Amino acid sequence: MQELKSLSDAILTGDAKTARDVTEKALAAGVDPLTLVNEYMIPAMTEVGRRYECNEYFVPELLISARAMKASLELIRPLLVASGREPAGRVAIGTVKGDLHDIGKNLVAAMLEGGGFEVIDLGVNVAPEQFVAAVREKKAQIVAMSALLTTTMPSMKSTIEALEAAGVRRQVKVLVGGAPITQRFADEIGADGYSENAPGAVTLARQALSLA
Ligand code: B1M
Repeated sequence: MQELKSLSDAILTGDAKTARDVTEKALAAGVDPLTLVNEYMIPAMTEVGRRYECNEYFVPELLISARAMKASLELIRPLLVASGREPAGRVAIGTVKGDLHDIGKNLVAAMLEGGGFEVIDLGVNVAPEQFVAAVREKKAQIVAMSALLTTTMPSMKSTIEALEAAGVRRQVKVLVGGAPITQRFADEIGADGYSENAPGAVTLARQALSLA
């Protein structure tokens, strides 16, 4: 496991090449991709966040750590995504307006695909109208929103209000997540579900469509 620790270290120091190499070797050796994500990569990003809070790291360090995390996730993503199955349902996912964090959202999207859902990834900085359009035009049955900033959390509420105003709120389930989100906040804004992690989002999506 010492070798896998070098994956955490590579993310911490923003060494994308080492992150990719270690991931490649670990996968070839049969290490479970979710073990890499949950035990090495997410804790490393949490530590990056802690260092940023303590003024040990600044935005450039956040960026290069995120780049290293993405380099590793590029290899892991195809292993999480299933193929050739009838879709369990259609999910429109995005990081809400004003928010550019997409690592967690991408992980949730990949796991939803792995769970058999068709995923419409709206990207980052997604305005309420874009979620509404995905429901109207792409017939999404679930809207999944991610927010990492406390300042963008209200955009989740605005999106639910926009779905109501457009008359489509009853035809979709709204699921929310992201580091600052809580079950209490989800209840307050009238979301249908909250999950604190990516596997939980898949369970939630299945429950929302009564597939669980
Ligand atoms: Co930013 N950033 N950042 N950042 N960043 C945080 C979020 C912060 C907590 C750091 C800190 O202070 N400790 C802080 C927010 C503080 C606050 O709001 N109170 C912060 C800040 C302040 C900022 C800027 C304002 C900094 C600046 O410019 N001064 C700026 C804002 C830009 C913007 O969005 N408008 C900014 C920018 C960035 C980068 C671009 C440099 C980079 C993002 C790169 C990218 O995503 N492409 C970045 C990063 C990397 C972070 C931290 C360090 C790591 C985030 C991450 O990727 N975590 C973060 C600190 C932290 O979170 N510890 C921080 C790993 C990821 C797998 O976890 O996204 O939580 P997460 O996803 C999880 C769960 O939350 C859940 O499942 C995922 C997997 O388990 N989940 C869902 C997520 N979405 C879900 C949706 C669902 C369900 C579950 O739907 C149903």
